[in-house]
Amino acid sequence: MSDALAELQRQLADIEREARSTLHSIARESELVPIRAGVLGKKGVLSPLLAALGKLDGSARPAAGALINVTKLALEVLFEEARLRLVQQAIETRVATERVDVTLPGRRSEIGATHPVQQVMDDLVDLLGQFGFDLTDGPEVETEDYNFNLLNMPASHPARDMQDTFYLQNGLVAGLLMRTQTSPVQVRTMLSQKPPVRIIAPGKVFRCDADATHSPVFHQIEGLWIDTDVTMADLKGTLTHFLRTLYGDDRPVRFRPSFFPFTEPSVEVDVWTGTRWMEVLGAGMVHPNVLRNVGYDPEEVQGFAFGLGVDRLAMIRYGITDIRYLWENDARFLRQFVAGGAV
Ligand code: FA5
Repeated sequence: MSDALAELQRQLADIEREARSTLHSIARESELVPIRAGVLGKKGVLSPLLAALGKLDGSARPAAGALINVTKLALEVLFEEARLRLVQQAIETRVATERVDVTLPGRRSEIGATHPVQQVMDDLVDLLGQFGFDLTDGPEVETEDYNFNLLNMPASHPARDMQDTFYLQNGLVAGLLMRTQTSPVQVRTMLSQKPPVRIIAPGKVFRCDADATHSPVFHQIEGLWIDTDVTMADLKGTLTHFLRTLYGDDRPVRFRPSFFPFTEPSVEVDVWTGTRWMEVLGAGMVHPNVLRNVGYDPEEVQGFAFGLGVDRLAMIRYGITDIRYLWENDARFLRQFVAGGAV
């Protein structure tokens, strides 16, 4: 081999060694481009060697050209191997750092909680369901017929004064109002089905009322049980058992004689809050006139009805002294009733 060829071989070996060690030291694919240009590009270290071919003896030229080409190919392979290694490393790094830990608890926004009155309502509906009452409901906008007349409360009846409410103007139906009680659901249910009937109907009711124990919008649960042999003893037994289940056997509860046009006899029930008696429900034996109004025969069937004041029951459960706290929507007040502690 001529000296010139030996020198060329040494230079090529240097270039390859240099490239190999540079490629080992880099960490990112993007760094490859300038390095590759510096070796294999037009202005790279191989170019002057190719240019020098012309100055060689004609006999040495093919061998020198072959040496350069072999080295060029070897370098191209080296660069490609390096590129693949760096791409693979990048993928592995991403997989390691961006891994999703499926055991982490999910992220969620604060979505609030059930209002204390709704919590009590849900619990009462559950409990009464266990007593065998079926769940039903009725509209909040009612007609005077369902809310009053068919409940034995004609327009002139003085008991209407206690249930003054919000009346609605509507060109089509006269006498529309926001229902003052859930009792119209009694009428709707009895008109649509034959006895026996055993239902509860929770919902909002509306009255022109506002003080510490009266809210203009409040909640009742109506109960109605009609059959051939339901008596006042069933009424008292059912409601006593219900209130004892809610508040325990020690809580003083009293039944007072009362008056509702749609029940006879009628009672009101108070629960002792620790400082005073709080009236929580009205009840009574369904009046024969109401049974007749819905097409039932009072000689054949009878039963009892009750209307629970849900907001009042919530006040007793949570020791709330003023009903208005429940509806002021002050989050500091409401947070206290979030199940499992404040959020
Ligand atoms: C009635 O509304 C009757 N419909 C209940 C009834 C049903 C009697 C079936 C007989 C048979 P009263 O107006 O008393 O009755 O209301 C029932 C309960 O609702 C009361 O005992 C009280 O706990 C609650 N309540 C009444 N007015 C308000 C008010 N403005 N704010 C909060 N709770 C009230």
